[in-house]
Amino acid sequence: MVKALNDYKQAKELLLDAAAVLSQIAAERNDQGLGQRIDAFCKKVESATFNLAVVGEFKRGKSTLVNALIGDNLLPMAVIPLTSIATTIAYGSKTHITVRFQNQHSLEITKEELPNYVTESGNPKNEKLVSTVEIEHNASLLKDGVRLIDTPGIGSAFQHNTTTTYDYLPEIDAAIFLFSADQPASQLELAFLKDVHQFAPRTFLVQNKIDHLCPEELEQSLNFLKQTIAGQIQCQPVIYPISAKLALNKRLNNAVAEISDGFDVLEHDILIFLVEGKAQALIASSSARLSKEVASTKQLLQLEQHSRKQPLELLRQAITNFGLAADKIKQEQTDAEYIVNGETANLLRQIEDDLKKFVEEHKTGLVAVIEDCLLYTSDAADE
Ligand SMILES: Nc1nc2c(ncn2[C@@H]2O[C@H](COP(=O)(O)OP(=O)(O)OP(=O)(O)O)[C@@H](O)[C@H]2O)c(=O)[nH]1
Ligand SMILES: [Mg+2]
Repeated sequence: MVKALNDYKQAKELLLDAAAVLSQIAAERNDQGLGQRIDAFCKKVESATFNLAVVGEFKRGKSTLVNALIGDNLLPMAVIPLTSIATTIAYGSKTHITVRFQNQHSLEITKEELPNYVTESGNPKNEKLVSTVEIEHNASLLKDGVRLIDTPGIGSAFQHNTTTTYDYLPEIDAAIFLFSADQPASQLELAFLKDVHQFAPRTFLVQNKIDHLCPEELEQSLNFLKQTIAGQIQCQPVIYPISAKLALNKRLNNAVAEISDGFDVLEHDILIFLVEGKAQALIASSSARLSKEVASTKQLLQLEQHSRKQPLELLRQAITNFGLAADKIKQEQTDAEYIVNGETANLLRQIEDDLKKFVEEHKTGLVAVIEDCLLYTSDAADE
């Protein structure tokens, strides 16, 4: 036990040291987004807050299951796509609900007002610009820093609900993934399961709404789900068949809890996990989250380094091109000179030939004219 505690402390310190390096990079590069994410990460690791998220396709019964786990009809449930905002429930001596808006403002509301902020009908397309809704509630499951999170269902006609949940994935430490017994798992659900599994290595797989099926149908459906999931997450999956609706009714009516149905088994295993495996899971999910930040920061730095190198290389290329162009011009000049010189020589030769021809043709006449001139000159001298 002491060794486990020391290992946990050591792992926590290593994570915080690595986060400090990223924080320094964020400050040097003036990257506020990264800085804020790392600050939030450090606070979460230091406080050992554990986010257990309930996720799945729309209308699988997520909000009903959260209500059953906390034993209260707190979150709105409906037959139409409903939850549109991630709602976190942490331990508090009495129920206390705070709506946090994207502009940093917050508002205290009552349980009755909750649907006006967290549902698609009360807050369509999140027109009220809610960031999160935080609830404090007196439920023993939430003790020791556990936060239960109800997320919007993925895959409904409301794409923004899918986006909200995907944006929330980096925050989760463990997950409860809901399938529905009356519908075989869809491609989208299986792909989502893989994504969730990356962030939350400990994922409880739940087959809800079993009250819709008779025992034979349930067995068929359960076997089929096991086979389908095994092909996705490379392990022999443990699936909890439950009816969240019946479990909630049982809780609200104060029926005695006994490990007789799937829900009680699920709750029991979650509690054991929170006592025995929470610290390890927290380190695993925190490491996964930090590794992703390290990988994206590294990629960004490499990209920057590459683009800084780029102008230098471009300059080098331009100098080479300039040299090549200058050589070409020189060559053209030499060629031109050569041609001009050749042409001039041809021309001189032509003139010489023409002169020679002229002299040959007019030689006799010319000699006579010269002799006449000489004669005339000597006569003039005698006189
Ligand atoms: N029969 C039966 N109905 C259930 C069960 N669990 C939930 N439901 C019903 O299924 C409907 C959807 O339940 P919700 O809890 O709102 O489902 P959700 O997954 O939170 O839905 P979104 O927030 O829209 O994604 C409601 O009408 C519930 O009463 C169950 O185990 N059995
Ligand atoms: Mg819901």
